[in-house]
Amino acid sequence: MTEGNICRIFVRNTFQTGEEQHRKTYRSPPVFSPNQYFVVMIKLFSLFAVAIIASVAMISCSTKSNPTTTPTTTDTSTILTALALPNGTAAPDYNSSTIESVWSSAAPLAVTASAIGDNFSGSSFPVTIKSIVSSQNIYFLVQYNDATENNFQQPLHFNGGDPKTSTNWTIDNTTYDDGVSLIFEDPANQGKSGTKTFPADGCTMLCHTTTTSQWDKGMFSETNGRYDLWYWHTGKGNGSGYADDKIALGDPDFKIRKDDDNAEIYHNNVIDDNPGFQPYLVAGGTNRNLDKRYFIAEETKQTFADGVPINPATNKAWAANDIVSAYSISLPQDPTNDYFDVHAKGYYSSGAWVVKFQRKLYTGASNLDTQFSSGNEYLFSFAIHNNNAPGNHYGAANKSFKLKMP
Ligand SMILES: [Ca+2]
Ligand SMILES: [Ca+2]
Ligand SMILES: [Ca+2]
Repeated sequence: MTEGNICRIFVRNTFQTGEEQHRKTYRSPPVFSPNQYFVVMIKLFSLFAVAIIASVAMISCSTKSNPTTTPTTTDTSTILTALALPNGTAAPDYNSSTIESVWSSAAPLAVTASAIGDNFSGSSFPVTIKSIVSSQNIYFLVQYNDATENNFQQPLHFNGGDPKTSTNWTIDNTTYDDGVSLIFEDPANQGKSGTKTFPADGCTMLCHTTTTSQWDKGMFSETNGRYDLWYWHTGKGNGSGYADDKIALGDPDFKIRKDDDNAEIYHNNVIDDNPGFQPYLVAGGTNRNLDKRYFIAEETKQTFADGVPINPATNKAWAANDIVSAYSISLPQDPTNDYFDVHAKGYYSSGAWVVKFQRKLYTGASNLDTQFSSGNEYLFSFAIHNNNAPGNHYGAANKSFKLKMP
């Protein structure tokens, strides 16, 4: 390792130590700690918060919907009846863009997703959700139209000139990746917030948008409720096959936690040189067969400071308006870790997302994950994230949906 490498890595490590401050200032990581979540909510509901909201892959955190939105579908049900995978039929494959024919036998839940967020507007659109259950797993298929495929989360933007000059780089801090969140209430730990409950009020009951003498801002029930949170977003999920696996906890935590804080596979890739920035890594080699325009596989990465005259995303010399992901990604060292229970990938084609989830029915961690049992019912909600700070999203506030297990 050269002295330059040591220096650069040191800078990066220093940066990561100060990550909280950086993220508050420049961009929002889609993987958010509870503290970051509070930062989000503070900024989101501040008059001065515009594009620096820390990331919260959250379901409804405001009950305010855009009054101008026009639903384009009529919701006829709040029930999602999961289909038992027929004997002899292959299970859905989250690694395949094909919508398997078995999905046509699963009844869709059709929901109008409306804009949710403070001063956030956007047209409503229909979302369909289906579920299939095998002897081992539960599968979800989420489909919706989206005019733009957004794969970057506040990426680095090269403005031309010498790419080794940090001041030639900025961060596109109003750019966010697309995503889908699902959240499930643990039937054995149903929370309450004042008079609000998840069955009656949906995930709105989890949202604490102002700090009071009693509560910090955040997403939690005020009693000991548990809410299993799955967040697929393109920048991470389509480079790894995993959704974030979290838990929104009430008493005594009153916060959202990752199922394992130490198992993250989606890492900061921005060196803050103040002034200016540099990428830490760029794509290299086969890039683990990931698209070099969007993903940086750590297994085959190149270190930018070592000298990378050709942008691997374009196969040309660095040029103004080149974009580099603000995150690099690896596959997990231990796929059995509780943070990697939720497999998910999304497929974008012809102006629409098809997003597939897969999880074991039983993870064995009832303190972190909803355990799905045959014949039972589970209340849930969802959110669609479309190139917006995650506090601003689309969903159905003020009501919950019911998953019926076969
Ligand atoms: Ca989009
Ligand atoms: Ca888990
Ligand atoms: Ca979980």
